[in-house]
Amino acid sequence: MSVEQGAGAGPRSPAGWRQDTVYQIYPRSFCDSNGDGIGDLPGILSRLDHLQALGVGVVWLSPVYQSPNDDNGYDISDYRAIHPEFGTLADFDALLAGMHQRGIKLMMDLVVNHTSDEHAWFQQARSARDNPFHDFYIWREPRAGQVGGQPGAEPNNWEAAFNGSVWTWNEATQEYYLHMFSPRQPDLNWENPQVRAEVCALMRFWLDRGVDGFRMDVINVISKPWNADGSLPDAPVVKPGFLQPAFTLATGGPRLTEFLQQMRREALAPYETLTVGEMPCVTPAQAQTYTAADSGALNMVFQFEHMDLDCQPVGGKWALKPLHLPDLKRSMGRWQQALHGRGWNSLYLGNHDQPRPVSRFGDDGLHRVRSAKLLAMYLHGLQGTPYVYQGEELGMTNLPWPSVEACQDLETRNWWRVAVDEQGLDPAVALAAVRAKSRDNARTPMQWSAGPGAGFTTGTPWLPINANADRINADAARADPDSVFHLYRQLIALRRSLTVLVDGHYQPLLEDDTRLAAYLRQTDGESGTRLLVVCNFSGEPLTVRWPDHLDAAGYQTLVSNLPGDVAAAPWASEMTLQPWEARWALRS
Ligand code: TEU
Ligand code: CA
Repeated sequence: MSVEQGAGAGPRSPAGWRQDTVYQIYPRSFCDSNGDGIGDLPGILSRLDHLQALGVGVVWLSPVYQSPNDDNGYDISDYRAIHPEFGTLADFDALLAGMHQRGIKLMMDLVVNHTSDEHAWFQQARSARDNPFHDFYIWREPRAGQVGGQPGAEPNNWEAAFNGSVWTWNEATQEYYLHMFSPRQPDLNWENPQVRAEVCALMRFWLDRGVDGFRMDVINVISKPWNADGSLPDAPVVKPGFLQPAFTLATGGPRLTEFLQQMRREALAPYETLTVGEMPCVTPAQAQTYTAADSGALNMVFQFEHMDLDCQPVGGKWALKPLHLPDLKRSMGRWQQALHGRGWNSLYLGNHDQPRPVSRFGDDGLHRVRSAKLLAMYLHGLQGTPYVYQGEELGMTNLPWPSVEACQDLETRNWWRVAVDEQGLDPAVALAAVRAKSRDNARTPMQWSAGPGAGFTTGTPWLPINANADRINADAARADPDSVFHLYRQLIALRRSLTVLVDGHYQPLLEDDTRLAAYLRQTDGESGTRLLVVCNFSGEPLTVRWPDHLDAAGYQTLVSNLPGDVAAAPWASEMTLQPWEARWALRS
């Protein structure tokens, strides 16, 4: 371990950051100020009062940089420019000032595992082997004895996240380049010290402009598991026709900690920052290392375990499987216990890559409001930093996609082409998977009002607006004291005032129950505050039988997802919960 990784090398962060809730904005879909159907920076500025009313302390802004939009901004062609669709640098500065005036911090999205193929570095790199930028990317020869560009000649067998091989042939240099995502997202070569210096420099560019930190895109894949001879291992076959996903092999590479520490030292250290690393396949032990308060490089990571519970072991996210509630409870509980006192969790059920939580884990029909609140109460009672994805605070739902043509997401469209057009999957089965899992579910425009364009745009929106915008919208939610919005407001405020939410340790209850989730948060010592959370994850009334040691009759309801007087909800060793009822209770 180097000196830099020793004690005292952890992040320096704004006071009280552990009490803050983060709100994620997907700028394309948040608010359009000029009628072109695409959300933009002035649009966000015009809606800051909504965020202030909600009470969030931090915004994570998905990418707003120059990009050809192969992956909606996760393919950056200029890290120091704002995409004209979103506005100008002056608009950006105005937005940042508006946030800071309201006491809201801004985390930028840092997408540096890869660039766009239109980035000047890649344009140079691909032109000739002796170009000074060639080594900014990852180039390899065809497999021995094979002809480059022919099927099977790829340097190894890894499959890209958006289908096809991770290798694409480059005629000009007669080599393959590596891309973990689409061919238009070539991976940067982090082994090259110049690449690392450039990344640190662009981070400082934004920090000097006043941003408060970064959400780091797939940051645990930047160090590749190279063999001594510079090759990458092949993925094993897990089932005939199915390879082990490349991400399980490529994440947490040998130099990752070193690279993260370099970013902390050479970019973050002089500033007070907040950072979250997006880390598919990360384990609790790895997360401890990356987020330890005294030595970790980051404040927190996004883990993915709970996002993989409602699909089959083979076939990826599209191979649907109903959620088995004990799996969710065990997974979340494992992370709670592993990071308590040793690191820091981030808490999320949705983001711009995931379907809407109320449609996925709740009941988006009859019990939409109640189950959306229940999911919030389950998540926000845990230890860590809660993330709210735009529209989640309204209980926005998935869209019943009429066909795949209505979707724009390249992941969805590529998968359909391979699964249905090439491999013959039944289109009805595939459409059900798209409706359940397509990333576009999260990307339909934010529903501000019942008016035309849902208050999102006066023009034609880039992605369809959900027909339920007439009922589910911010205006309606703010006017209704029993809305999902006001419950989120309450939970976000409680995180600032109730220390047990921040510090308390976690103890699971009713672990094997398939419909009830419950846990206790408690600060140290016998007299410590106790917060009890219970959630009925079903559409039936259920009787809860508490273990004797809990002394359930001593609790009093603090938050409820049912309308009316919370004090009326009685506590006893045996009690009944209504369909999708959830309660937070304190020990008096
Ligand atoms: O996502 C990383 C990632 O692991 C995705 O493959 C994710 O699991 C998938 O979208 C789920 O369907 C990040 C960004 O959040 C995503 O929007 C980008 O497309 C991706 O990186 C490439 O930058
Ligand atoms: Ca616009």
